[in-house]
Amino acid sequence: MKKSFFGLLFAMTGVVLACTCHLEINDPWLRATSGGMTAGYFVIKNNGSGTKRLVGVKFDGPALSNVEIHQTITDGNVSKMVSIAELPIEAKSSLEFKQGGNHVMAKVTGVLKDGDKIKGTLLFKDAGADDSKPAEGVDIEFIVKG
Ligand SMILES: [Cu+2]
Repeated sequence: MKKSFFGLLFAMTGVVLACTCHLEINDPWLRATSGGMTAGYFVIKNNGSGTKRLVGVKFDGPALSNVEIHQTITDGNVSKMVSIAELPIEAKSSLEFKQGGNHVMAKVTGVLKDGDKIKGTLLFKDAGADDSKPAEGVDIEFIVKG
C-alpha cells in the first residue's frame, strides 16, 4: 500500500528526492502566473532522529526573486500572510506547505506557465545548531501548475 502510494506520487510529479540528511521533499510546485508574485508548495518529510529547521529557499536563475517563507494566519474572517524566518520539522514527521497555509512566496520576472520547471534549493539546519554553521541544501525541481 505504502509502496503504491509513493509509486503514484512519483508518476504524478516525477520528483521525489532524498538526501543523506534524512529529509525527503515531495511534490514541489509553483503557481503559474504572468507576473507579480507566485507561491510555492511542497511536503517536507523528516525521516531522521532530530528536529530540522527550514531556514530558507533559493531558486536558480533570474525568474524568481525576493523569496520569503510565509505563514497564513486567520484572525476571525481575515487571513493574512506573515513572513517567518524558519520553520521546524520534528523527527519522524512531515510539514506540508499548502494553499491557505505555509507557502514560499517570490517575485516573478517574466511568465511562469503550466509545465515549466524551475530548480531550487531548500536550506536546512539542525535544531539547536550553531547559527554560524552553513545550512544544508536539498536540491529540488519545482513544476509550475495552473
Ligand atoms: Cu505569501
